Amino acid sequence: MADQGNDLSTLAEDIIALREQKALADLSALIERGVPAWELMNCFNESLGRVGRMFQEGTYYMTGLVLAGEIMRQAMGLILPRLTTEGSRKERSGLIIIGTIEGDIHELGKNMAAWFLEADGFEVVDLGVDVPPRVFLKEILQREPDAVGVSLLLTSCVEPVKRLVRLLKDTYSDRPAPPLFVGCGFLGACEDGPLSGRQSLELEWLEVDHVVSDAYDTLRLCRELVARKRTYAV
Ligand code: B12
Repeated sequence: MADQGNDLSTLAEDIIALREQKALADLSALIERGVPAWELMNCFNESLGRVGRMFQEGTYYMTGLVLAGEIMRQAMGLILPRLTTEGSRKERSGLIIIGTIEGDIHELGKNMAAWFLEADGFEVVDLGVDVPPRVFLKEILQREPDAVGVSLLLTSCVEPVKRLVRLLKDTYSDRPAPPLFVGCGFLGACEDGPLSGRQSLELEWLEVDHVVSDAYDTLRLCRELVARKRTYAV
């Protein structure tokens, strides 16, 4: 019989209550029991979303966000080794540049996306957080990636993303630019996001090629973009 104290809803409760040690112990027990990494990731994503809303409502202060981020960071260290065994591929799948846009220092979603891609054989160049559009452009021109993924969690940072889009349009006026996608914490992934569930509008609003909602979505998209590029190259 499943251990009541170690199921996913208990884990979610502990994350939301910011019980760091208990949450990590629950997670280890679930990993031991063979619960798939994607279920664990979903549980963390949903629970962190809940913490975020509690911050918005004033139930939690900044320290709540900091602690939730720290729990997530440690949890990823426990889950990551499982990702590399669950779905690893040996051959290089493609080159992806990622980074968090200027003004934004959220890094957990970006790191998770990077780990998923690397576990699948992609080479990932991670530019870090608070990355200005001109730095993205410089790296894109130098490395010629198959795609570029930008992390955007703050509504206030939409403008630098749009600046990056314009820079790419101007620079690649005579040839196709590498596809640009945004991993956006506050749109599709978030039920109270301004445009939730309306992907075409999201794309129109941000002016990017694709929006991804989570790390699996990222992997699916990158595989598809690389396959499409190879088909056209033949
Ligand atoms: C933890 C956290 C923090 C931590 C971040 C720690 C860290 N090292 O990253 C700290 C404490 C630093 C922080 C700071 C702030 N935060 Co904060 N934070 C969060 C929280 C609770 C969780 C974010 C997270 O890591 N989630 C887990 C990851 C795995 O999920 P994810 O980020 O959504 O990523 C997934 C997808 O989006 C996608 N993805 C994401 N990025 C990328 C990138 C690429 C390339 C790809 C392909 C895919 C991809 O795949 C990921 C995996 O599934 C969110 C709440 C929420 N709903 O998300 C608020 C939230 C994002 N924060 C918020 C705010 C307001 C702030 C602050 C402005 C608070 C303040 N008053 O100072 C500052 C901003 C600092 C700055 N300049 O960036 C708001 C943003 C509101 C908005 N729409 O603008 C949120 C939504 C909380 C809320 N509801 O109010 N925060």
